[in-house]
Amino acid sequence: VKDTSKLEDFGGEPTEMNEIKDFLTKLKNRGNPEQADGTKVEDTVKIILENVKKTGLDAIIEYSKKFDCPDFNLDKLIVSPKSLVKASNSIDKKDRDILSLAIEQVRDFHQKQKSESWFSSKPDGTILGQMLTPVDRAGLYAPGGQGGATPLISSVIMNAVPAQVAGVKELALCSPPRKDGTLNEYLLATAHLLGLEEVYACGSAWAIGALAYGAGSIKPVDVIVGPGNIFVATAKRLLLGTVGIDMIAGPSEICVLADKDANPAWIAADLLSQAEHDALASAILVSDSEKLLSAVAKELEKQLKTLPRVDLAQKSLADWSALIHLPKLAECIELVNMLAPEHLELMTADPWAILPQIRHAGAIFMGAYSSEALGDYMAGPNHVLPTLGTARFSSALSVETFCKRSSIICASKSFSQSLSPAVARLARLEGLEAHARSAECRLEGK
Ligand code: HSO
Ligand code: ZN
Repeated sequence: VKDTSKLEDFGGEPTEMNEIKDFLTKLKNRGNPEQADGTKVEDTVKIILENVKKTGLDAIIEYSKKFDCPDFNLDKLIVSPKSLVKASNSIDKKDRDILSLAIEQVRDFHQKQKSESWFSSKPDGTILGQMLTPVDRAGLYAPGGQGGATPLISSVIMNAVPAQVAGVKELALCSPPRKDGTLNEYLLATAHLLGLEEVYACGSAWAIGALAYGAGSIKPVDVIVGPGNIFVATAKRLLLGTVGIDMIAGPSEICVLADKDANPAWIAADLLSQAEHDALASAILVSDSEKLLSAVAKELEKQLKTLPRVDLAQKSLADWSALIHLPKLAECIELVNMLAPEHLELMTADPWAILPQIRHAGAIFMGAYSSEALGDYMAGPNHVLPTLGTARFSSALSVETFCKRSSIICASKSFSQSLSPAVARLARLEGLEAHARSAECRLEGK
C-alpha cells in the first residue's frame, strides 16, 4: 500500500502470487547474513568454539574483554547467589509481584504439558513401556537485547520454567554482561524468583561453547535452550550432537490475518510490537479487505513516529514486512500456511472457524484481545518459538525439550520364546548369526 512517502518501500502491495512467493523465499533466508568484513558468521563461530574448547576460561575472559567489558575477569563472570538475592530485594515490590505473576502463569501452562511414563502389560505377563527422565543439567541463554538495550527478562522465565517442570536438577543461566561487566538487576531478580542459583555474565557464541564443553568451574550441560542472535544460533547449530538444543532461532516474526471488521489501530500496534525487536524482524498483514490494509498502513505511519525504537522498527518494516491483499479469505489462509509464521494472529469475525485450516504456526492468537504481547509475557505459553518457516516441522520450547524417553521391554518367557524363531530368521536375513543365536538360546531344549 503506497499511500505515504515514509511507507513507500514498505514491502509494497504484491498482488501477483509469484511476487508473494519470491518474498516468502527471501524472508526464510534472512537468518544468515554476512558480517561487515564479508566473512561468514559460521567461520567466525567455529574459531570461537575451538578456542573455548581448547583454552576454556581463558577464551571466555578474552572474548568478553574484547566484545563486552574491557576489564572483565572471573569475578564478573560468576554471579554470586548473594547478588541475586540483593537484586531481588532492590527492585520495586510491584515489579517483583509482576515477575512472580508471569512465572506463575507460565508454570501453570507448562504443568499441563507434562507427560507421564507409561507401562502396558500383555496377557502373557510381558510389559512394554516408555520411561520419561529429565536431562541432568541444562544451560539457559537470555539474550542481551538489541543495541545494548535491556535484556529479555521474560526469556529467562520461558527457558527456566519448562526445565523445572520437567524436573531438571541443575540449571545454568548465561546472559551477556554490560560494559561494566554486570547483568541487569531485573534479570538477576527474575533468576532469584525462579530459584536459579548458577548465573554467568557471559554471552554470544563463547557462552554457548562454555555451556557445551564446560570451562573452568562451569560444568558442561546436556541441553542448551533460549533465543539469541545469529552468533548464538550458529553456535547452537554447530554444537548440536555434542549437546541437545531447543531450536535454531532466527529473527522474530508476526503474521496477522484480518478481515474487514478488524481494528486497524490494534493490528498496527501488534505489527510494530514485533518490528521493534530487530531490524531483521518481520511483520506481515494479510487480508481480503483493501480498506483494512490502507487503514493499517496509515496507523503504522502514525504509531511508528512515537516509538523509541523507531529506527529498528522502520528497518524491519521496510526490509522484511508487507501488507498483502488477496481477494479471498481462503487464499489468505493458504498464504499463512506457506509462511508457517512464528506468531499468527487471527483477527477475523470467527477465528475458531479458521483454526482447523491452519497447518503451520508456532503460536496462534485467537481474536482481537489475544495480542502477541500478552503471549510474550503473561498468557502462559512459551514465547521461544520456531521461526523462518520451521513451524512446518517443529514446535515451541516445552517441557518435552528437557525430557528423554527410554523404551522399556520386559518380556515374559512365552513372549520371548514365541518370537525367537522370527527374530532368528530376520537376523540371518541380515547376516547376523550372533543375533540369531542370542534369540534361539532362550528356546526350550537349547
Ligand atoms: N516476541 C519475542 C519474545 C519477547 N517479546 C520477549 C518481548 N520479550 C519472540 O517470541
Ligand atoms: Zn516480542
